Amino acid sequence: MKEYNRILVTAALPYANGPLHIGHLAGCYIPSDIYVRYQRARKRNILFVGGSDEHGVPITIRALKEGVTPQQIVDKYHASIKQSFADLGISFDIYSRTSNPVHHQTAADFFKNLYDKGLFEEKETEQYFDEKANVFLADRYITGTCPVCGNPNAYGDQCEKCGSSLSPDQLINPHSSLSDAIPVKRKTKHWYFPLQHYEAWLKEWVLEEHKEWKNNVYGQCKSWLDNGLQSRAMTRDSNWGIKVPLPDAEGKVLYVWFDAPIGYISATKELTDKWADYWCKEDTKLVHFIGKDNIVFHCIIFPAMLKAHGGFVLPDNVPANEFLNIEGEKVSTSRNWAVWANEYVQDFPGCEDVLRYVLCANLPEAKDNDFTWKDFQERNNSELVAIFGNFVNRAFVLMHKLCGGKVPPLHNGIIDQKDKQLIEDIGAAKGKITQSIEEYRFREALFEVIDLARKGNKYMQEKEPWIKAKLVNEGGTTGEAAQKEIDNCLHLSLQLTANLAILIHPFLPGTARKMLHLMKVVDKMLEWENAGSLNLLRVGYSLRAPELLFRKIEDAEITAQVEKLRTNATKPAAIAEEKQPEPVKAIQIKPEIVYDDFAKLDLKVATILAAEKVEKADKLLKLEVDLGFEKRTIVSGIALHFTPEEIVGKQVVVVTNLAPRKMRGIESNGMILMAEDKTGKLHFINPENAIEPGAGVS
Ligand code: B3M
Ligand code: ZN
Repeated sequence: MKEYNRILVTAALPYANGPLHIGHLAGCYIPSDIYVRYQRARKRNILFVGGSDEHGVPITIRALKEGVTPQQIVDKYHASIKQSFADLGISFDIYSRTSNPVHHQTAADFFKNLYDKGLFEEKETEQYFDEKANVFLADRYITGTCPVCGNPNAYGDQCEKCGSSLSPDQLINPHSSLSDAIPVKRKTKHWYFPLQHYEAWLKEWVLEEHKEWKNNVYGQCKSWLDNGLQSRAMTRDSNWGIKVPLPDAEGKVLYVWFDAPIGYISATKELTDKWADYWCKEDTKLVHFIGKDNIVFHCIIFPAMLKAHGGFVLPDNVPANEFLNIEGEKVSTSRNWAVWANEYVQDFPGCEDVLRYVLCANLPEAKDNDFTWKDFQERNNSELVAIFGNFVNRAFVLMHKLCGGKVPPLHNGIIDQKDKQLIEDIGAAKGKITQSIEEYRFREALFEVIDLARKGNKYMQEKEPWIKAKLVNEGGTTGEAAQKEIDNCLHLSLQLTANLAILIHPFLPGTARKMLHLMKVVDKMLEWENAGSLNLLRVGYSLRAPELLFRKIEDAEITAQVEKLRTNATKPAAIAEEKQPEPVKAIQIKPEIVYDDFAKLDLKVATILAAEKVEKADKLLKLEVDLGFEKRTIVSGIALHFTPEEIVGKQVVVVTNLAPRKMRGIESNGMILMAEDKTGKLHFINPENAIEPGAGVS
């Protein structure tokens, strides 16, 4: 293990093109904030930087939709996002923005550094151009019909209906979303960063030296690296962004994914003169918290840029989360299928920690996960209220009732097995929680905190101080002995309460603060080294009257939220009517490739063993295919063309080395090849006579 003397934590810079929603929070802001608060409690030298990503197509698209300038968009949403982070206690040391001059300068200098070293390839290529609007079109600006599912509003880079990633060439009836013109190809010059030159180094650095990275992160990196890297354009034709710092670059800006990660460096510069310690000294631990769609940029492209520039540290870890769905459906900002942070804060004032709690308990750490309002209510009512809040409240109520409002003494002579067990549990919890947080398993860590409170409840239930109170009333030696037992129970329960405040603090800072108030102790108690101690509250110290930490959430509040979600959401993009006259497809031939490009494909014959419809996806079939050497699941968009029954037993050609992709929650491992005629009808491509599955196709 490397020794680190400082930690630099970054959380992805959200695009300032809309308000913050719970998908963002669960993706990286809740986990990064927990990590940082914990490290601060350990008194580690740590900085937490973030900011808004204000460049790129997402911003210009939004400006277009709202009919305002990109500047107005970023000003509005930067303020909104920043406010939501503050409201939910995301404790950045700086929350900056990429429109700041420091950032423009830093990013331009970075580009210039690579340029001066001769690292870029200058290439002229053909790109889509809108002749009416007189601009080059980013893939997102081109819309058309999805070739996989028929959604007429698919984008040139992706279909939001079926999730397929697309290129503009694949769209049926492509048109520009700026003017409705049919895009034409036109030559344009850009600067490409040859990622392939860093492939060998990246393979060594990621695949050999970072085997400890989370499976989802490591797996995605491996699949990118196994597929081979290519040059990637680091500039774009646009008038919104950071100008390319070269004389002959009119109308060219830096690619948003070139400038945005440099935003972490710029934000650190803005925060402190010592920024270079954090970015350039080897004993810095750099950790990037992100969502899974940002993995390639943080694990491959940005590290290659840093390496090319030289002098910077590389990330020690990139704990990316998968996606959080809502009520079983993918978050979609365009459909307004989201729970917005600013609305939550208004609808549930004083319940900021409840959202933090529910999101942390459901973090999509290993796979996509689901947020439902019902679960939100249940976790609040049966975990926060009934376990954590209940324990703390009981300890306070009973201490006032049975111990005169003061911390009672611990009588060592009568410590019994149950007391010992509780003492042991308090000691053990700290170690488990520490390890889980250090290893980025926040759900597990939170579970341990709640479990400790659960043990506290059980302890109290078994010790029954309220029953012993009756004996106290009888007086005499029996009464005295009973009081001692009560003292011990409440002494330990109160020390446990203090421990719970320390342990819950990274997760629920507002709750920890309320607990400090109740116990009349200062912030310093929350230092992590205090966890595990049984001397946090002085004997005889008088504590405040109990106040509830959490309130119950009623059914009506939940029904209202579910209704709001459903009424505000627009319907998914309509699917093209089946009977619609088929657009005549222009014959398109893709750009020339060399044999090596072709040889990367692994094509094999497979036999379809089983087929079934995918629930709630009228275009998709889930296939079980036999490849001879193994059986696989493949999800294919052919359900409108074939019934499951008619294709079982047929043979198909499968692309077997396509990276796995999830569709409707099912992992698809490969793609089957079909021929499509002019009318859009699909036909099998299979061997003339049935052959052994697994036969190679070349
Ligand atoms: N703005 C993408 C996103 O919000 C992008 C992250 C930048 S991190 C340097 O998913
Ligand atoms: Zn689609």
